[in-house]
Amino acid sequence: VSIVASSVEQSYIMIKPDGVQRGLVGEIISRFEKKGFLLKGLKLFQCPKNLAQEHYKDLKDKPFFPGLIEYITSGPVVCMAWEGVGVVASARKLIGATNPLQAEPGTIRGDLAVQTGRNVVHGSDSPDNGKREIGCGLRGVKCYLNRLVKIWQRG
Ligand code: RTP
Repeated sequence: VSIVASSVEQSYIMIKPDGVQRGLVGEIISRFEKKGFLLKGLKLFQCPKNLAQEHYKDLKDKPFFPGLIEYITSGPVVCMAWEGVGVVASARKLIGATNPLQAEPGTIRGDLAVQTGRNVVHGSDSPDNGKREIGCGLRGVKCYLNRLVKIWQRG
């Protein structure tokens, strides 16, 4: 990953269900904090299937897509917006390669995971996708909560 950013950006970082279940939330947040990025938003969220499909829509023709949707919706995720100069590419470096066995030691996946299908964290791959995913993720969270509140109000 080459880092040629000079402007403030936002990246959507999501701790996947395995990261939450394994108790890695603090560890992962800590790495972004120590690097010096700014946490702008955070929600614990059970992702509905349609939002997971929207988030990963670029991968919808891949053979692993159904398994990916099942995994991402299998338990709560932590949705976060992180801000800083060059945060998108830098976060990808901190996270490491998609296949954790190929991720360098010192990266999140290199230190904490072994399987591509259980790679504990997601990070936006471009500033535009950062915007799109934060819009989709956080707006999705809001819509979802509004829906729940309505259901509770109806009793
Ligand atoms: P992410 O979007 O989660 O940050 O991952 P990425 O850019 O490093 O990788 P991408 O190619 O966008 O794939 C998204 C997620 O799909 C799952 N995957 N499974 N079984 C497989 O061969 C396979 N390939 C990808 C992973 O959870 C990956 O992070």
